[in-house]
Amino acid sequence: MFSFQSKKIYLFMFLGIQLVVIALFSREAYKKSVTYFIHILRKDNASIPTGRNQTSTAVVANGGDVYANLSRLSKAHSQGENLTYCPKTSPLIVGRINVRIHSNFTMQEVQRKNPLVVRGGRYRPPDCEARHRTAIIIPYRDREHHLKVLLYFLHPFLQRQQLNYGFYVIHQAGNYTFNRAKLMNVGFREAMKEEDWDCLFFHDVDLIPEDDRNTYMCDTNPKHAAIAMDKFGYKLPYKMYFGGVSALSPLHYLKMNGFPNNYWGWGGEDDDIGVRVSLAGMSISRPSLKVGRYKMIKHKLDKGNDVNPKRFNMLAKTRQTWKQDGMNTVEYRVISREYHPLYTNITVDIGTEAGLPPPPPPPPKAAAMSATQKV
Ligand code: UDH
Ligand code: NGS
Repeated sequence: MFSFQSKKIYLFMFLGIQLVVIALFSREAYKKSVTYFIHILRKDNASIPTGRNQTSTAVVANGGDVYANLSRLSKAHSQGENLTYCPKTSPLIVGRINVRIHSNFTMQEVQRKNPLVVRGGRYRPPDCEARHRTAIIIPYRDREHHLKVLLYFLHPFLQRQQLNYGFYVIHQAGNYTFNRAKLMNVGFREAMKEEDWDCLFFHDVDLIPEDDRNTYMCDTNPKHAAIAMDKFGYKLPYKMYFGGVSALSPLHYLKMNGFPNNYWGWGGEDDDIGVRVSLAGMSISRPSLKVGRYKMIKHKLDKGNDVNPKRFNMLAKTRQTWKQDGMNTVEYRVISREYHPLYTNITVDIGTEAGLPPPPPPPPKAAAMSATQKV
């Protein structure tokens, strides 16, 4: 029927049509990706409302400087008595933040960059009434450099979220073995004495959040915020991991009797806390892996925080111990409370595994006074 020649022509025609179809499709896909890209650029530079008849330009594109759009806030502020509530979602939130850890700046520079932060590391949005009050509790000893870097990033990060917030550094006095969880219990009690916080963020000093959609507000269940750390390849290392940064409301905290007081040294206390959450009838909530990202400031295990050899035995008994060990049994002595410009420092004697030593005798003059008062 068809000659060899005409078969060849049909074959070429068929291949030609195929090529045209492929070209058309790939052009469409190309066009789509260009439009998408333009859309992203436009979105990042669009004018967005700030909640009170003002507009502000989100100048921070994805991967931007954490301070980029805050200078506008300080200039545009209008202090007043009858502020309306801030919008449910802050217009200052932009997403991914570029966290490049360096330390060639001073604490005074961090202070200058955060002019609206007041004594003790407190902040409230100048132009609207915050919907959330969050205390940041940091267990601490001898990590000056880490604290400076954390404050540099976390202050503007929280201002973007339009929170009413305060920083509490809970400093373990002396050089006895470190006890992270007990310091958190101290932080909870001392922070709640000062203000009716509705959420507490228990925050390692060396973890820097990388996305401001990771909101520092509480959920209906205890939240594990640091779920994607760079050192774990931005993944959860194991299902029950509850370390680094977690957020609990006062009600959550008391329901699980706070944190354990008996984990001296490195490891296990965060797992115990995770177990307490479920023993108290709650579950762990988590942001997405995309949002709960953190960079850890690299360091080695500290002096005075050796790996705790008892941690596995203790963990096996959490079910029996959680009601007898926690907020209801925490003992400590506050040595000092200092209101620094960027944080409140509470130095505390939490004793040792043997308990809290008796209080030091009063100075001789005060002792004589109290003796005469008794007579
Ligand atoms: N912390 C201090 N000072 C210390 C010890 C701990 O401030 O001396 C605080 C600080 O907030 C720190 C947190 O407690 O972020 C947790 O302690 P960590 O950073 O030592 O624990 P992490 O698990 O790192 O993050 C341990 C590093 C290597 C452990 C290897 C064990 N196999
Ligand atoms: C677990 C520890 C946790 C610790 C986690 C991550 O093994 O306390 O590793 O550690 N639990 C026990 O030891 C029982 S890290 O890689 O950050 O050093 O948080």
